[in-house]
Amino acid sequence: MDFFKKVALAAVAVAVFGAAPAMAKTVKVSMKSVETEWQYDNDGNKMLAFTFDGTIPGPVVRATEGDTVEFTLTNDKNNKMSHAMDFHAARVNVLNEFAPIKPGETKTFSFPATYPGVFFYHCGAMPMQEHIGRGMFGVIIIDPKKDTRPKADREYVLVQSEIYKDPTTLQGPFETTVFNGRKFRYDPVHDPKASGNVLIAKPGERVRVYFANAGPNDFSAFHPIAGIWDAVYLSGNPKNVQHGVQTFVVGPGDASTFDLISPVEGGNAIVTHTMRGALTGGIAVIVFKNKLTAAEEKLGKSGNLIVP
Ligand SMILES: [Cu+2]
Repeated sequence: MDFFKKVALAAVAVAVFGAAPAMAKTVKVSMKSVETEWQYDNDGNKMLAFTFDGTIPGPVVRATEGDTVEFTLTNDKNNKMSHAMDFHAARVNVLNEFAPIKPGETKTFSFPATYPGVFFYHCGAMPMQEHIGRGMFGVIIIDPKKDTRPKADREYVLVQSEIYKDPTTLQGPFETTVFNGRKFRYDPVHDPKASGNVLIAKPGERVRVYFANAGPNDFSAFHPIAGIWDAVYLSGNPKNVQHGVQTFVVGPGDASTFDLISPVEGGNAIVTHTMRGALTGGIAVIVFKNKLTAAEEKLGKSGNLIVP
């Protein structure tokens, strides 16, 4: 075959089959377990928190279907507790990869990212209710190798959890439900002391919310007040799609992906529609407006998935 025929055939192949998918790679992720004080409301109240890298939620891990995730956990020698990592995106041996390590120890394990989606991760060391109740969790996003979904204009991560007066036992009524570790963190409407930081998008933009429910105990009834989920992807897998959904239940230890499009300027209040959960702190405001400041323009883009 002459050269020009080969080029023409290659061009046809690309047109028919699309560009070649990205090569599988190894994604190296390192985290430290950090036992620290964490301010869980806008009034300055603090709790002893167990965290990955000092924040609630921990860092967003991101890889593509087919990649290998190589994860290293370091348990600081000054910590009091053993800690572990349980990735819901992994299929491994619970007694090996997910086993806890003592203060001063480091451990590395790998797993192939076989299913696309959004998955919860958490410390699985005992007592597990305490490690999750004190904030040791986050999300891992496995992007599909070939994404059949409409492209998102902005992406945000929200993780719901309950904070108990006594996280060691979870006994008695809990104090507050929080999104991303702080009561009414993104809701200056219900808490004038909130920083004023909210989720931001333009009308018509497709906003993709990666939502996990850390629990430890309560189910989330995830709902955008004054909006409708355009699409819900169960576990974030493009194959598990539902459209025009008002409220979607996300149990403890689960995560799903939610697409939201507002046709108008204004706002929605993203809540767990359990009233105890919403009105004790589980509300995040998203503001839709056409004119964004330079800082707002960057929110939900290029890796800025967690609003400060
Ligand atoms: Cu832990």
